Amino acid sequence: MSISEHRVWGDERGMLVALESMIDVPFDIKRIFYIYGTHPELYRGNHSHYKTKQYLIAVNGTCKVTLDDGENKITYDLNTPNCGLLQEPLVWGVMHDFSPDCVLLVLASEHYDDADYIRSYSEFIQEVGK
Ligand code: T46
Repeated sequence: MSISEHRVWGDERGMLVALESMIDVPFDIKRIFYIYGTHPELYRGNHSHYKTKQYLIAVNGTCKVTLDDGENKITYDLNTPNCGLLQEPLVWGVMHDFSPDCVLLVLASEHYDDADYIRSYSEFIQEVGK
């Protein structure tokens, strides 16, 4: 669990960050989604996945992401569009403290499947212990 910094191609026209599957992001990207219009007092996520890997980037604004592998809980600041945070399977994730202008982009290794979600923290702890 750590934040990776990516190269920014900047010139007088502005900034560009390019991410490639299996090069900058350590999985094949099958799905993207993004979250915006959030509120600082609300959280998103609060679940884990059996199989899905996610790569989270605050492409605008800021938020915090707390990742918990069942033993260690670390809160990361996503505050620049050239940094991404990998969330591995069987890691509980909570996204919170969104700035009103935050756009959180998520790259995912799997297509959407509700059955891939673990939504109960006690079930998550059981799964991690297996
Ligand atoms: C995560 C955080 C950051 C879809 O139809 N397809 C999708 O790919 C996703 C992600 C969601 N949905 C539907 C399912 C729900 O009816 O969108 C609705 C809201 O999804 P959810 O309640 O899961 O939203 P969050 O913000 O709690 O969680 C989502 C991701 O599910 C999760 O993996 O890490 O964003």
